[in-house]
Amino acid sequence: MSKAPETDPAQDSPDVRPPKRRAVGVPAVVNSLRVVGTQAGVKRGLPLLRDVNQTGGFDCPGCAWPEPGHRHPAEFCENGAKAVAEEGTRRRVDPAFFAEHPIADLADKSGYWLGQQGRLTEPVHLPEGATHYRAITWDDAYELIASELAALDHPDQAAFYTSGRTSNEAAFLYQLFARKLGTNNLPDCSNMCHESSGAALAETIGIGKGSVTLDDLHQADLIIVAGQNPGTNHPRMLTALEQAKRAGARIATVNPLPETGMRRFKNPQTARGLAGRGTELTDLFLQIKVGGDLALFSVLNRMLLRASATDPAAIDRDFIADYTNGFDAFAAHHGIDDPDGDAAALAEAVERTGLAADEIERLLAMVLEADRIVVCWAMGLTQHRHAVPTIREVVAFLLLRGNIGRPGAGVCPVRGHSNVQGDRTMGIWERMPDRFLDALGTEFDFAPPRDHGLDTVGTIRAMRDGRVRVFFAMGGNFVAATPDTAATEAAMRGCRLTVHVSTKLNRSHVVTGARALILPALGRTDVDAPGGREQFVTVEDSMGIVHSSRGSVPALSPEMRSEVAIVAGLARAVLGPGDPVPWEEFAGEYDLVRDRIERVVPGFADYNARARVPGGFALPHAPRDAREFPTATGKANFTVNPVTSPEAGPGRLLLQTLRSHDQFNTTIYGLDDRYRGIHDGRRVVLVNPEDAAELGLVDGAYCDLVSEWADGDRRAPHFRIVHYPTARGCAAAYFPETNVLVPLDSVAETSNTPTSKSIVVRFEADSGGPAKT
Ligand SMILES: Nc1nc2c(c(=O)[nH]1)N[C@H]1C(S)=C(S)[C@@H](COP(=O)(O)OP(=O)(O)OC[C@H]3O[C@@H](n4cnc5c(=O)[nH]c(N)nc54)[C@H](O)[C@@H]3O)O[C@H]1N2
Ligand SMILES: Nc1nc2c(c(=O)[nH]1)N[C@H]1C(S)=C(S)[C@@H](COP(=O)(O)OP(=O)(O)OC[C@H]3O[C@@H](n4cnc5c(=O)[nH]c(N)nc54)[C@H](O)[C@@H]3O)O[C@H]1N2
Ligand SMILES: [Mo]
Repeated sequence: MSKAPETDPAQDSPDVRPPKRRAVGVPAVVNSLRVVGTQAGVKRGLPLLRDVNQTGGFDCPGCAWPEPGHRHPAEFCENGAKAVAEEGTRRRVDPAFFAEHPIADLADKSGYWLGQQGRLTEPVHLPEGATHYRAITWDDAYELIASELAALDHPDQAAFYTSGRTSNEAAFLYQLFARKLGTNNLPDCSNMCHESSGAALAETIGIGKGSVTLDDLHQADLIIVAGQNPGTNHPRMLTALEQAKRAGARIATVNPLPETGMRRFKNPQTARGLAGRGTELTDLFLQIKVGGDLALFSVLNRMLLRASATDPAAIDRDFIADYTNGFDAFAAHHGIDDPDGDAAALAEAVERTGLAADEIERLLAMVLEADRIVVCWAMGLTQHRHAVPTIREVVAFLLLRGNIGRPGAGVCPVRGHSNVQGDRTMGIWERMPDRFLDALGTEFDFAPPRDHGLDTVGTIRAMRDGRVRVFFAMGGNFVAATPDTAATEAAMRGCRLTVHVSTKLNRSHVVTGARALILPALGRTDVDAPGGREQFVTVEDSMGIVHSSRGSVPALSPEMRSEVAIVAGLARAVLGPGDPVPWEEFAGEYDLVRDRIERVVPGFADYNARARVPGGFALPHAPRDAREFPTATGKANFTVNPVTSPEAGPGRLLLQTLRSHDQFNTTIYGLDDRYRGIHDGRRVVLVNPEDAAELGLVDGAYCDLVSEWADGDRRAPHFRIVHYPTARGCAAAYFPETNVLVPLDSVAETSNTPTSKSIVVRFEADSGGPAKT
């Protein structure tokens, strides 16, 4: 069991009030200004708030939601302000800090405490057997990494992780460096996030990205938001939903929790929003059981097919004939000619979703009335064992009525990290296709490795088994974000060397290999001017728009380097003076990197010019732009997905692990989850009062959560029970605290994503605060 809890049990005494009925409004604005003021002060805070998400400013380091063409002077949200404040802080973690705090002490601190200490300002090194990190020069740090890499039997004994904030330019150089070294071991946060979306979309429509723009959302007749909590995680999406509603759209929300953001939205950018009652967003709320979405979309598809027997307009036969493949098998699977099976199919769906039959029928009626449909989703769909079939079935649902590749319709997987999609476009993937590797090899005159590399779960297993000896992270917080905390921490400790390029202190810096390095990086908000020449970077949002980002505030220390410069320096030290790639030139002038990207990655023609156009440019997307589907069959593919859903068994609940309103993944901003009414604590488990009554779980009492897996039980101690209106049979608790419960081997089929949204748990007597164990 992990000794250090992510939050301090001493501080963690949750106070529970009723959930909020409205999202955003005045409290969000007040909260935004307060956090920025406290962390960054007025002098740094004002430029930060002025420039976030503005043309010529920097891209918010929070989520990947796109910016509208016409920008409001305050184009950010409460949680964007927290992300900006967290990064723009004046507080610093320097070598004096490390001299004061032995690593053993830091390993006992909560993740919240670590993050609050400030920005990392200088490179530090933890020598083998040492008790403290100490200062090291950049050159010595690079040499140390070079010597550990040189000592490996094969480059595949190293892994190069990426979190999703890294810019296009840095990501492109980083993957080039790893591949020149000789490995495709490029695990990333996407492996834990939208990998299931990428896998399902690539197979069915030929490209692993969403097919809609903001305009499409504004023009839709029906928007289904499934498995997503935009009020907290993509607050600016509420503005788009509000605009769609005003234009006549209806919204169906599919979620085990009645999330406040999807109920009533008070837009802080308008007077009406601030003063009035706000806009009712959701027309139909389907409170689905965790993991029930495949059953829901499956029965919906069956009903559409059956309806088409009497009403030919129920499905778009012309689209199906012209653009799709596999329809007959799909229709047969769903019993298009089998009226006798209708009742049984509906009964099965009711059982697996926990919804009433008439709720499903109401959704069907809304679908039949809608000419243009968009489905949005996030982690509620992607982090299940059957996530890939679920998303394939969502695509089939859209294909049935021709809802891909025309205005107001399409797939909208809403991405997480601000540049996670761009990192993939740049080649951060352990399985990049040959056409990318061919182009990369031609451009830089080398032979990239072809064997697939390790993803996140694969990397943990390889570290555990001694097959990976050097772990390098470009951002992120690997040990806290990944599943099975105890197993992952042991794996990390087994490495020869662990290196983190980071902005803020986190748990992964204190659970280390034999030796460790922390390399301080500039973030989005920092001015980046190598050799006195200011540079900008580019990022890609959730809708495939590439645009520039330029920092606003001076870096806290001259020792902080851009990620581009860090990769370039490292590559030179590791690959040697004879390596022909002009790493030094790249580090001084990012236009030169973009010139190379343009020649390797399709869609980036005239990159440097178009990156300078306000608002940036859209990458091509064949299904969206031309109804062309670059799949194996050359058409959009219907797939057959047998219905399944997770089952907890008697005395157990299905636990989903999710985000509070006061966190960005493993970065904890504070201990409140305002909309859900949870204050001053995070170790809470939300259970339906009827389930609680059956299981003897008293509101306000404490319990241990125990997950069950073939290799044994895992325990997360000391959670306050909160009676909460979640779907029956389900429970919810925050990550990263609950990652101890997610078994490493519990992963999604095909995408290998940890099943963070469906963990079978039982409840046991409280064994006390985790710090005491
Ligand atoms: N402020 C803030 N913004 C963020 C982040 C953050 O931590 N903080 N993280 C960023 C990242 S990396 C990501 S990936 C996104 C994540 O954005 P979300 O996916 O919205 O994040 P989660 O908190 O994991 O919420 C999952 C939602 O799915 C629901 N859900 C859970 N299981 C199921 C299910 O089986 N079916 C259905 N239909 N719903 C289900 C939950 O109740 C919850 O509403 O947000 C990004 N933006
Ligand atoms: N149980 C459970 N686990 C989950 C999830 C879940 O829903 N449930 N969600 C998963 C998802 S969707 C994701 S995306 C992953 C996230 O996994 P990660 O991306 O690995 O985690 P983060 O918490 O986003 O990383 C935060 C750290 O990144 C560093 N950082 C921030 N900005 C920068 C920067 O600009 N440059 C550099 N170099 N470093 C920076 C800081 O040091 C900070 O401490 O977690 C996954 N884990
Ligand atoms: Mo994510």
